[in-house]
Amino acid sequence: MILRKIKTFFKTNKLRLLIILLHRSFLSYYIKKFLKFQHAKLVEARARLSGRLELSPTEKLTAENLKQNGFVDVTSYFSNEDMLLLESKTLDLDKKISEINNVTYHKKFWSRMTDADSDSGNVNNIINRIALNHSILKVLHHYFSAPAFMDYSIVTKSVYSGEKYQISQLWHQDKDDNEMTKLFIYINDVTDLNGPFTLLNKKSSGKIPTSFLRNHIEDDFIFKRINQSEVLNLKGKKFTAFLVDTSKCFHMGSRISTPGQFRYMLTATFITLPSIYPWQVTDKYTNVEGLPVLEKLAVNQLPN
Ligand SMILES: O=C(O)CCC(=O)C(=O)O
Ligand SMILES: [Fe+2]
Repeated sequence: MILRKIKTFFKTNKLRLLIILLHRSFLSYYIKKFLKFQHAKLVEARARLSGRLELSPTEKLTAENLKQNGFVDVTSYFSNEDMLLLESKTLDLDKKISEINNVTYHKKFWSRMTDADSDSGNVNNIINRIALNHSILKVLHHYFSAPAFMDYSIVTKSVYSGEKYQISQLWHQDKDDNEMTKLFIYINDVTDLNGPFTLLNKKSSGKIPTSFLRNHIEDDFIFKRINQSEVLNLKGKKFTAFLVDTSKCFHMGSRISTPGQFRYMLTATFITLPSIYPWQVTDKYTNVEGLPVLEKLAVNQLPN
């Protein structure tokens, strides 16, 4: 019995590993195409439900900028009222986590504050409500030529760790899906001191060779191929918001070199369905009934 369980574990995890590796290669693009074909009914039903969307001139410009550069500023799409609610939620979460877990909380350079939020799957939670911004969903619909699905939305705190830069502090492209875009919102002022999100636009990113095995890249490798002037350092006041296709643009961030400095940020990841990973969960949100259709499609694979 136990032996069988172990065998199954290795079998499924080997398959998982194989799928992850395949998606690091050029095959990823073709696998996504195949999956869309295989799940044509789902793709068509989602397209039919969203219908043809009329974008405002500003939304159209935002979508075009995203297409051309791989990133775009979207600060103006969010109300100050919502941003203040987000800030207050963030401060509450930080206080809560510090109280529960005083020792380990600030050990890593990065922590998901929303893990401490029992209400994180509720679409009425301010973090989800902000991430499901109607105009942003329209822009993403235009960009993907399909309705967006929100993989997750989280608030993170980045702090000084005193360690060598690692994981997302090093240059990389995201592999959440090969059709994806992330929404980022700063929840405190971000300067050179507290680890601004830093990226290469789509064109500059094209100069960096991708490798099957190496995912995170040292600065030296990047600066042998591109000029320092091509690096976009997204500093900004709190509530600065931007969309980035992080699967196409090389990026890194959270490099905080001064103790005591920190950065709060909302990250929402949007993909198209079907996901490139068969284990993707698509029914983790609650209270989806009352939502408008585009929002519903962002939190529910196929709403009734
Ligand atoms: O912490 C950062 O600024 C980088 C985050 C990142 O790589 C990501 O969200 O994909
Ligand atoms: Fe990333």
